[in-house]
Amino acid sequence: MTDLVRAPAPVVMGVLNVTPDSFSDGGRYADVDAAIGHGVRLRDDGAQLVDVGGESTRPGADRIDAETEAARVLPVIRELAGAGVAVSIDTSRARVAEAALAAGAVVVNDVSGGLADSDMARVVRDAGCPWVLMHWRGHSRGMRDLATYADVVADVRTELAQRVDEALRAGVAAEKIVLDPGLGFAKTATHNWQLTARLPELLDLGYPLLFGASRKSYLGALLAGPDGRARPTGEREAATVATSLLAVAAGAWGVRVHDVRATADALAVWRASGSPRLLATADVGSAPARAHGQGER
Ligand code: PMM
Repeated sequence: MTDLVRAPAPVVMGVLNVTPDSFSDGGRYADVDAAIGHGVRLRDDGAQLVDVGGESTRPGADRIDAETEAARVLPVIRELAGAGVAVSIDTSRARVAEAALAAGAVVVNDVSGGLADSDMARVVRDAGCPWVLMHWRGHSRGMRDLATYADVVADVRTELAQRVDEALRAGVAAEKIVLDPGLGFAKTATHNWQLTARLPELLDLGYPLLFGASRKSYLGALLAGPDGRARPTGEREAATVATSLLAVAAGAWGVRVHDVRATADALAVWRASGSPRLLATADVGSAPARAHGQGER
């Protein structure tokens, strides 16, 4: 999977929430067969990774226990991996990540960036798998109160750099690390737009960057009707495609989306157009080693 981290083309990660209550697709894939069918469809639509999550992280959500989370994701991961689908496990619990890797997952997508479970770095280091470290300030229940920044881009950059330092100190290889600004996690709509506009400042950290805007509420707010009501989640696809494309054009390594086909089509157009990235992914992927060699971090 090191190849995936250094992939020359943008990586599309398809979202597969095996939860009864996620904000966009909650309940649709809670049944194991439905989840497996959808995971295979995401791969066939062009997802290089299918991101399986068993705990909703929508703002205000209560936590579930590790057993419930594992029971939701493991049968799905086992089947998908058996069908040749590359799976990432979306969890902030080391135990769940470890079991998911044993079941065939190949990437850990940790929305807490290693903060929620101090054992996660060991699990990832021992597995030698890629680790997505997302910017995070606290669990869903209280995260709205944590959306205070002097300068959201500078603060997210500093906090992500701290997560990287800690991961490296724990023995995780630099070339396994992918960063994510964590749109919507302790962020207002304004924060999300600022992070989008100033993505190169985060790319400057020297790690591949994953961008997860898909169907999030700030897109619904942007597209609110004359009555002021947010556009429903299922009708935010064009906005998702547009913002994902902007991120990739700015140099993002990958995008995490619900409707893989729409985004994959848009990226095919972008590639065919020959539009350059501000930063080539290959350069982004190889930067950590260089930066470390020069003692920059
Ligand atoms: N967003 C959600 C869940 N997991 N993982 C990463 N790396 N980045 C994200 O932005 C992200 C995530 C919440 O969205 P969902 O409920 O649609 O899964």
